[in-house]
Amino acid sequence: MREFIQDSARHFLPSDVYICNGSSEEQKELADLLVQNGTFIALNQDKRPGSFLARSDPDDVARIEKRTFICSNKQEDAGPSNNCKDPVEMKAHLKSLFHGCMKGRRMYVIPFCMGPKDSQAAKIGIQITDSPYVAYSMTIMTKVSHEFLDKPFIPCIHSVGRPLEAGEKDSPWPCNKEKWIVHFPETREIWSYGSGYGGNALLGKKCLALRIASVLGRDEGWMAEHMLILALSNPQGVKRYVAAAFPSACGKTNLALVKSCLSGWKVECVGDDIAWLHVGEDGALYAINPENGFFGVAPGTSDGSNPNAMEMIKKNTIFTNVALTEDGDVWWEGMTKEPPSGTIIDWKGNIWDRKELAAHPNSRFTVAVKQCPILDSHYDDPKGVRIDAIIFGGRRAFDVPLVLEADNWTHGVFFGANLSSEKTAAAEGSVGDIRRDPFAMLPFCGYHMGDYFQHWLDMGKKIHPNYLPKIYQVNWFRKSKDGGYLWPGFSENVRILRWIFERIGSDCKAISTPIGKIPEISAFEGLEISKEALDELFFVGHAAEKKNLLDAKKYFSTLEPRTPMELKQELDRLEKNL
Ligand code: OXD
Ligand code: MN
Repeated sequence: MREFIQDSARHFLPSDVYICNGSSEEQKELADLLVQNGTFIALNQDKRPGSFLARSDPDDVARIEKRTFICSNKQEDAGPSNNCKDPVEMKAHLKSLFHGCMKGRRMYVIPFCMGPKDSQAAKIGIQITDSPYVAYSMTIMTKVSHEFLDKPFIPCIHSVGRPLEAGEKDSPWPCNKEKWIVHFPETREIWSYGSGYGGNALLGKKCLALRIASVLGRDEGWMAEHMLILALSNPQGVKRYVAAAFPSACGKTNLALVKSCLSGWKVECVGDDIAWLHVGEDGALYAINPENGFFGVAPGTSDGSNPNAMEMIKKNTIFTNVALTEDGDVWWEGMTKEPPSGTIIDWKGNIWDRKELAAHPNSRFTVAVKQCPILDSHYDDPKGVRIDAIIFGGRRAFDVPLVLEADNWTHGVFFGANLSSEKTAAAEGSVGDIRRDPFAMLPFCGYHMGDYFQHWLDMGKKIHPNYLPKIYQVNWFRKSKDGGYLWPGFSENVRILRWIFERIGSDCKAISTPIGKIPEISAFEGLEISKEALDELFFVGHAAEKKNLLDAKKYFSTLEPRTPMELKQELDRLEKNL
């Protein structure tokens, strides 16, 4: 640890070094500094106590998948879905790029823990960064303490890539046009350069807890997944935990914090983005949330769509790239039907013309889990929570039914492997195109996707058959021919969770289709929805399914020779069913 810190300082040449301890005094000092630098604007303390607005550089607003690299010793181990470069050459390149990159800035050393700190499943990282915004965010998103300094750790190196000459004026959001988000899976190292934003810069999240952790999981026999974890309790007080994978910005935070529409049924939250799944001593599958905070998408979040999130972000929250109202509060599209009156400053810092978007579509709130009003009492349980069902969901306007149950674990893995979704603003690129996003892990899997599928199949064999979670696929986003959503979504999604809950107990029937099982009509009793809408929501079109099958075949062939045999057999089974 000492060597790592000293080497970093010697090489990156910061003006000084500070080791974070995660205390509230330290948070306050960081916030004061950020306000002084102009990175933070303090919000109206009566309306949002302890909260700040940050505006990023307009070119530093999302994860950049094109600039994200998995540098495996053998290129084929990274697989076709990852950018890969030779690790020795990449390390040499980064070393020269990072030389002197922190000149004129303080180097923060952040010892952090992902997961309940007394859990065998937790992992320690040490992040080096020259960004106080990142340091502050890390104290929310992870557990930061000096007690993690003398443990084995994953080194995470970050710089905004903008050294300052003596007397040079800093910008509120320093960054560099050239960006590198680099992972070394064999040596378990992370280097990130040029961006100060979210998943590019808070290295505990996507870089450690997904990309590197997925490799650790493969090697150590567990799974790191892009999944929320929630608890659902029935009116009798029986509680079951569910993990659900959705691509970025497809409603994971809304589902994780959902307010139940069904009387007596209660949802509580363990996490909204990442789950680490281990087989426990009893042979069941247990999940921990490695994170300590939420980094949620702001637009669309409202008292109607997500009242729990709105409650959670009333104080002690960083808002990044949302709009600023005249009374010193925040606003984004979808928060209220009409924007507030008075002058609004948009996410770029200009007076809003009320034509362009006031908030960036990937604008975010950063807030500690402790502020979640429906936080589950086991959220920090070192053992984790027992998972009874796994859900894969995507955003698909056509062809994909509201919910499907897999016939068994292998069939469920087939669901995950074929997950696809319309692109969102969480990553750079065109919004709306459908892309395959297996297990919602396309941008986050640190190794070959074919091996990852095999790992899922192998994990199914490690779980005791009595405890094998049932697997589901959902699509809240199907549209009718006239373009409206067929399903009300949000709190009504709890109806689907209830069906899943009841299926686990096996005291509830399902209807078989060639592609999976669907609920009987009774699951929707009490909901105002037309028979036609339900028929459309569950319509399984033969031609569309044939096309999906062909697409799946084509996709699986791109993973050869690492496509698992069992998944190819699922293709044959589906073909026969169709
Ligand atoms: C996220 C993402 O920030 O998936 O969670 O992009
Ligand atoms: Mn995510």
